[in-house]
Amino acid sequence: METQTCVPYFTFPLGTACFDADGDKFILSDNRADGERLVVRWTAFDGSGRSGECHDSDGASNGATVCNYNFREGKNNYVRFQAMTRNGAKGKDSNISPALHGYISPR
Ligand SMILES: [Ca+2]
Ligand SMILES: [Ca+2]
Repeated sequence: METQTCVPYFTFPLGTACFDADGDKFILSDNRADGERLVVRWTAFDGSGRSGECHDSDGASNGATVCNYNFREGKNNYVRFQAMTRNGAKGKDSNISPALHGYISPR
């Protein structure tokens, strides 16, 4: 079963950003050493009201950064997320991808 939902490369050529329902992880790989980090901003639609961000801020092309969450399982529960690049922790967002939905319980 495919458990990952990924931002397509053609909309986001600066790295890869996936949500993996197997373990509720975001997996980010910044692939360009341009001084900008890769960020995923997410909102969980699992009844918790949680939202947050995952940052790959430790440099480019050095393996994936994994942010591991524990969302509430449920047939219709999902996370909505967008990838972007950011100049520093609180800098300006660029290269914002379309929003994707990833189901929390693999289906
Ligand atoms: Ca970068
Ligand atoms: Ca990195």
